[in-house]
Amino acid sequence: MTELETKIQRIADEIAAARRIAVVSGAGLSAESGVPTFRDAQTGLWARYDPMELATPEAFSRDPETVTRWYDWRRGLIAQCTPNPAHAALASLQSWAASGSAERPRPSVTLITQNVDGLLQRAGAHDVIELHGSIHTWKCTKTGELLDNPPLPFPEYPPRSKAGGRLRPCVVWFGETLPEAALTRAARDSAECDVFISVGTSAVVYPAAGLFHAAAAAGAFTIEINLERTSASDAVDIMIAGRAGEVLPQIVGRVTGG
Ligand code: BV8
Repeated sequence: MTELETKIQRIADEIAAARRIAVVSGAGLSAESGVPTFRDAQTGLWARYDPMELATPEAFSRDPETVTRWYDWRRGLIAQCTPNPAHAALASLQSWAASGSAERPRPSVTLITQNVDGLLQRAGAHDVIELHGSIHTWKCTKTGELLDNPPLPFPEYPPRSKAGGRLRPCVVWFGETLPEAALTRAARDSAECDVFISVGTSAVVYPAAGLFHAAAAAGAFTIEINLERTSASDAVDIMIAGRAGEVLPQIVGRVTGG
């Protein structure tokens, strides 16, 4: 067996023996769907903008037109994308786990994502914990009214609700706290899992990046699947440098026999 095959077999064995699995994903999970990763240089019109600058409440209050045009550009891009084999693999791992029985117990699988694109759900995953919210839901900053999948593109920028209030995307900006229920569940499931998988994230954004540490501290078997090494790579039990769309289907296929 090659080194990669040995790693994949070991991961499949750990998953098959686990009671609880937690998976945290980042922008790299959606890269093969054509969604630019968060830190990739922005393309075209947005090349001169730094996403770290735009994804803040300060940018929204200073220049709501630019921020809402950026998000709507991304929303339009995502609408053209389809889930890739990595999303499909996580969805099928979750449904494999859900078909366990008393005679043939299977682990619980918690899918936690930093992504706002909704592609895991479009691949058939359910109960996904969206730590950083969703680009598909917008909120009136005057009334708090939520709008799911508002017209794309918006008729005007910055977009306004019927009440005349400014609309913002329901994503978590830098400096904003994460949705409490989402973070509590993600932290609990990471601290209680037997197997923790980090996939497609540079592991630099907190508190999401802290979930790995919670899992490792609780003795979970930790795995990282990422195109390049990160600050977590030296601490995980197995690191596979590779594309999520290629590696995850191999692992899940080994587990489910699919
Ligand atoms: C918080 C939604 C409490 C928006 C995002 C100063 C003031 C306030 C807070 C801070 C501060 N300094 C630090 C902080 C904490 C801050 C933080 O962590 N900053 C970092 C940069 C140091 N965190 C916060 O502010 C969080 N809130 O802490 O609240 C608080 C409040 C006030 C004051 C103090 C504390 C909120 C963080 C959430 C920010 N919102 N997204 C949007 O999407 O527009 S984060 C954004 O980054 C995306 O969600 C993205 O997912 C996330 C993480 O990035 P990655 O997913 O890892 O993407 P990235 O491009 O970095 O990496 C992709 C990886 O994939 C790469 O490694 C690549 O190699 C790999 N890859 C590529 N292709 C593939 C692949 N891997 C596999 N296969 C492939 N095909």
